[in-house]
Amino acid sequence: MMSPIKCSHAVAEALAEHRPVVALESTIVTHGMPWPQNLEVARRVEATVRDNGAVPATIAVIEGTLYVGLEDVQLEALAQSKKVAKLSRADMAVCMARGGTGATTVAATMIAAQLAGIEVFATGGIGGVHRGAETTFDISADLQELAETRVTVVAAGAKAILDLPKTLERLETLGVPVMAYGQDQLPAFWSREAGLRAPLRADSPAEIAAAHRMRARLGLPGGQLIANPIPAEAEIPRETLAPIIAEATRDAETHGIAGKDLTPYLLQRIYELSGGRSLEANIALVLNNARLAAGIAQELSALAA
Ligand code: PSU
Ligand code: MN
Repeated sequence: MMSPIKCSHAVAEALAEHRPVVALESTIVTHGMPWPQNLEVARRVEATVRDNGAVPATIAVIEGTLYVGLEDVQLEALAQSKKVAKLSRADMAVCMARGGTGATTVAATMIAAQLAGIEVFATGGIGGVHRGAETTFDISADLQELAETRVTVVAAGAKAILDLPKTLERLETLGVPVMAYGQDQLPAFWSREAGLRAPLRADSPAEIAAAHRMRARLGLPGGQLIANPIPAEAEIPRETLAPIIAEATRDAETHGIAGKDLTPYLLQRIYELSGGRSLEANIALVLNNARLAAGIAQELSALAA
């Protein structure tokens, strides 16, 4: 059977030589940030991975093919397009079978990374349990994916628009290790602290790589969530954000926004209500995550498989 993925030359070569590779998602580009900053950020994230000794593999579905490692022209076309689907585990195969084009969420990117043999992935924030999930049942497929797919995901915690205590509970039930990096507190995306203790803590890329491999030796499926706090100079304090998130959440309710549209809507609304500040913080934290992920990828490639 032919492999459904197509690795770029740089990614294929690095994987064949067991050199460090970091997977990157594309939904953050198409649905998470406005044009033209999205393209600029996508390029800077790739450059940061390279500067830190790893090969970036941005993942997306383009005309039915699941690309692992995009050429710059492909990245630019995606960033500019307004009618790209947002693909998760449920719809990626359908989109590919139809020859469609779509950006991959954390869940879909993890599936592609595992298929390609990439063990670590950098993003901004993962999806999680939405506020009001007790009535809406809105829980991101990213959580289930972390339980099933063996990829270590570096994020700045779960987005503060979510119900963070419920998200942690769900991850615990699913058996997903959640490690705060370099601190005891769980980070909350735009802020360094969520006001919650993280279940686990890691202080070096080597520790994270060793734990990743130990899970495999135990025969455990699933990945790890590394919650890397945003750099102090870029953070927005929790108190500043709380009323903005509350207003954005109310607006979403008023306009009946639900399902796949909710996360992109909230991010855009918070961008407007914060006068662009949320985007600056988002950029800083993604770059920070790319650096850490490259360090983990180096440690993984130094360890025997
Ligand atoms: N983090 C961001 N911007 C984003 C996302 C995360 O800073 O756009 C995307 C990721 O692709 C994540 C998705 O997997 O939002 C979660 O969407 P949902 O809540 O619909 O599962
Ligand atoms: Mn959802």
